[in-house]
Amino acid sequence: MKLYTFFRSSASYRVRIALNLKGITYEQVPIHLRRGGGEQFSAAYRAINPQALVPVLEDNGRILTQSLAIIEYLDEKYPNPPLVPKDPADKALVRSLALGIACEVHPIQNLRVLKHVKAAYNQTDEQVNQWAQHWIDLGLAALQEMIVAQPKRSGFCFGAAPTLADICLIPQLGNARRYGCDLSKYPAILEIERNCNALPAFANAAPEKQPDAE
Ligand SMILES: N[C@@H](CCC(=O)N[C@@H](CS)C(=O)NCC(=O)O)C(=O)O
Repeated sequence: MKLYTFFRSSASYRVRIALNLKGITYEQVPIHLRRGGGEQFSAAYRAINPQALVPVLEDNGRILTQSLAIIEYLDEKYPNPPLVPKDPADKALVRSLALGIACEVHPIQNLRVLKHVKAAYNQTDEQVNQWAQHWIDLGLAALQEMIVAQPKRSGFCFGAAPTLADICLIPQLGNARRYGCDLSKYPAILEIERNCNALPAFANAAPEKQPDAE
């Protein structure tokens, strides 16, 4: 398998964690999102992913895009360990926690959105950071409430083993720190982060551990 990835990309980080949890070895193809205006916009990369986003997973000649679709693919193809619970209501809860990050937070603090906010509306770096912080804080506060409220929590977002929810949450915390969010407001989330990062699958997927890390 081949993963088109960028060390700091949180969507790529999600897929790296899932691959590691499944014990799958893969080749990394780094796509630098800033160098030369962004390698994701090159004709060669757009031919692979017309959305001009990382990650992309290539498996047996098939090109897969969108981190959550990729992770679902991996989970169906390699069912152990499972990344979502079996019970339909539990599964919906885990997906809802994951989507709370992947749909409600991440897209509005993504590089291309921040670049547009800055250029089109004449904003300073400080204002752009405040924009990112606003949406990240809103999302993390809601997520922490939902995590604490559900009775099956036991070290991770749901239950005693990592799920899709943790896979989305941990990379988002890196972005939160980068934009200056105060994470001490989220003790339950920080506890989950410690538990996740104690696992090699998470620790080895961290941006600073990647071959393209700067
Ligand atoms: N919903 C997509 C998001 C992918 C995404 O936004 N990737 C970012 C890096 S985390 C990217 O490639 N950004 C390039 C840009 O903004 O130009 C997914 O989950 O795969």
